[in-house]
Amino acid sequence: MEKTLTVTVTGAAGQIGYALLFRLASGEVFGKDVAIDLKLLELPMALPALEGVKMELDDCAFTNLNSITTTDDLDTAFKDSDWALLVGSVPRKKGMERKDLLNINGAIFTKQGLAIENNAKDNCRVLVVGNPCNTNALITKSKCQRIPSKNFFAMTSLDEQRAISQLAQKSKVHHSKITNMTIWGNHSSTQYPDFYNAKIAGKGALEVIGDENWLKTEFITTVQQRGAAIINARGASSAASAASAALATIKSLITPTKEGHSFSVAVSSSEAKHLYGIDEEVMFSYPIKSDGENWEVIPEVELNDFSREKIKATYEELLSEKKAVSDLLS
Ligand code: NAX
Repeated sequence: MEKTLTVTVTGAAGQIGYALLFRLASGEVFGKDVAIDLKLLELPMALPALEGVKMELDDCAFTNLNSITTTDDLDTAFKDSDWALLVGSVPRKKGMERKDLLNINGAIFTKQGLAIENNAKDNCRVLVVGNPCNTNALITKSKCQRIPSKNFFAMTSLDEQRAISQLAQKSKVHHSKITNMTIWGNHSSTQYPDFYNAKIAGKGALEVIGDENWLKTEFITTVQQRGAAIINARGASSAASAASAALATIKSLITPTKEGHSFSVAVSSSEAKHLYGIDEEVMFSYPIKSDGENWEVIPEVELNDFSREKIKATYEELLSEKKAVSDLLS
């Protein structure tokens, strides 16, 4: 193998973990010439289940899988990490306020951030999936002075894929032909799927679909509420699609983006203030392009009043989440 990467996955015995690990280990994400050392973190009570997942990984005998470490110890889990996929978190329970959820998870991501700072490689890249992922990523980033701020990401790719799928169904054009489908802002029900800049087979989505009212109403709400619709139908939250989106995010970041294309991921950007009026102190989802190493926010995306209003709403939500955890940010 050309090189070996250490990939840490938290919440590895959970349902997203189960859908993620086998594809990671297969070589599909980092390439067939890259060996993977997997470090899997779980809560003590989930270690027996994680042992079962490890047995299954062993039984796949993947060529690219070099080693598997299972642990409930943060330092062991993040030792020499090249990539940290922070999936595990505490779900919102009945009667729990959003602020309580932010604080419970804030404590988890504070500890994990410190362990990343103390153990991971200097250029470790951190993708937060566990919700509320934008603010969890902000807390994690705040604990890491050694690792560049540009290495922290929160996942909005699932929202992007959901939006693409809705446009494909409505336009009856295959989803592979839909590009530039940006999710702006928070991975929450305030996110803004920007159909005005999306393209269907190279043409504007509005021009192809021709129903602006549907795009402004049903389309946006369907994308924003898709997670809840899946829970209602399946009796469990999205897992395979979330794992697929996490892997797509990594691939988008490590592969040069095609000219004129973009993908969605939440980042902290010092450029965004003058581009779009968004402070770098929040993790905000933008149209992004990568050269395979570094990413940048696509400048000069045209935004009309409707888009600006939607972006403002999701920005305000992120600012209020930031305020709710201000004592954890240092
Ligand atoms: P599960 O409840 O199936 O699994 C979570 C796992 O995390 C459990 O095994 C639990 O023991 C473990 N865990 C909890 N706290 C931990 C800690 N401090 N250290 C290590 N492990 C810990 O949830 P799953 O369906 O896998 O979802 C995981 C997270 O992804 C949730 O927060 C969920 O809300 C979030 N999602 C984020 C999405 C996104 O687009 N950003 C979409 C899918 C998903 O809803």
